[in-house]
Amino acid sequence: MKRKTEGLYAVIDTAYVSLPEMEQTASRILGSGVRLLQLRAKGLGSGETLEASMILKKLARKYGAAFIVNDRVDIALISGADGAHLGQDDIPLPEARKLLGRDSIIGVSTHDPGEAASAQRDGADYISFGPIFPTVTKKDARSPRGVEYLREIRKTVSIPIVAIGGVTEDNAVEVLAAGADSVAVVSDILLSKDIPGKVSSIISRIKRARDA
Ligand code: TZP
Ligand code: MG
Repeated sequence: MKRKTEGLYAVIDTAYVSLPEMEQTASRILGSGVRLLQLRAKGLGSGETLEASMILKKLARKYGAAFIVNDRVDIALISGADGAHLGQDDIPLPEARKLLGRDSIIGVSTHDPGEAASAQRDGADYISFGPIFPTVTKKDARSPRGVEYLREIRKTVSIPIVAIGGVTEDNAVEVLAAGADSVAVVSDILLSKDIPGKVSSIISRIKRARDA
């Protein structure tokens, strides 16, 4: 990826965080060391998504983090985000690249080796792969892929892999050991009663494993 991520890619999902809570929650996450943050705003109108995006972009700048908008290339562009994350049914990567430019970070959701290889061929900066484990966050998630499948995907692409879906403080290290470069974590952080403590524990567990 174009910036260092500490292995943790935090996703602020508006299913868990309301607009008025956004700034405080994001400050807690970024203040605890996250350097890659995504806004996932399923079901929010364009105006509110832009509002959330502007809040997060400003905070990400303050903390030196990269900020990515899920699904919405237009909102990424308008808010001056660092990039966008595209699903298989979103604007195709070549078109998104034309709009966002060479230096933006563009990630693509993938679920099998074919999608992973296509994303790499089209110039994705990273792929996400998942869901690795069952997830409570994505209602239409496919069946869990598991860490063995992640190992197979690792063999098919050389660009960074972000593993997503059911990743928690307790399994993040196992997922990274299977070949992911980063782990995307949503509910384990956002449903925690102590967000700074949770983020710090995930980051320190990852660091400990990498230093071992
Ligand atoms: N894509 C695949 S699983 C998922 C997305 C967006 C949700 C991940 O959320 P959680 O709470 O970390 O399982
Ligand atoms: Mg999407």
